[in-house]
Amino acid sequence: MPHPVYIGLGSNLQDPASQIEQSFQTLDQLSQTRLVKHSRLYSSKPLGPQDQPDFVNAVCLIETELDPQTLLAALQEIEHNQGRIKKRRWGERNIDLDILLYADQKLQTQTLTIPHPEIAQRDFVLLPLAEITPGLLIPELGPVEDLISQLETTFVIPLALERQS
Ligand code: PH2
Ligand code: MG
Ligand code: MG
Repeated sequence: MPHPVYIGLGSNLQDPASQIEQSFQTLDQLSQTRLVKHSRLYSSKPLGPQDQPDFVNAVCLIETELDPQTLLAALQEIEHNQGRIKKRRWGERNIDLDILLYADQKLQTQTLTIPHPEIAQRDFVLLPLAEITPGLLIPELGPVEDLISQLETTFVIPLALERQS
């Protein structure tokens, strides 16, 4: 049985929008996996070091029969193939693919924590999640909209709108 899994995507180097679009396609082509839907692309202010370009962020919903660790390895391979070089913590990158939610599972290992531990603080994850699945329940934390309303401010706007301004 396939499991619904939400993936967070982020990029702020080398044509971020196309990096994200490319990852959507690659995820759809992954074995035992299909892309169900994805959010719009959003522009967001960097969390972490401020001397780096703004990010483009999005989320997608996939259905996969891969278990969490196998999926993590597959995401890291996609990052690697798109030329990811990790420069510094919270720093710039070509592409970052994070498992946000894996069905309603909770998991904590050396390499993987699900739900993603910082989900509640990240506007650039919560806004696109609410776009594709209104009312989405985050295990232990509640509806995505409640988490959004607890953020003091957000620095996330849909990319197309930003380009118009
Ligand atoms: N990812 C980071 C560090 N900072 N900031 C934004 N706005 N979006 C990201 O995806 C992001 C970040 C490291 O994964
Ligand atoms: Mg990340
Ligand atoms: Mg990551």
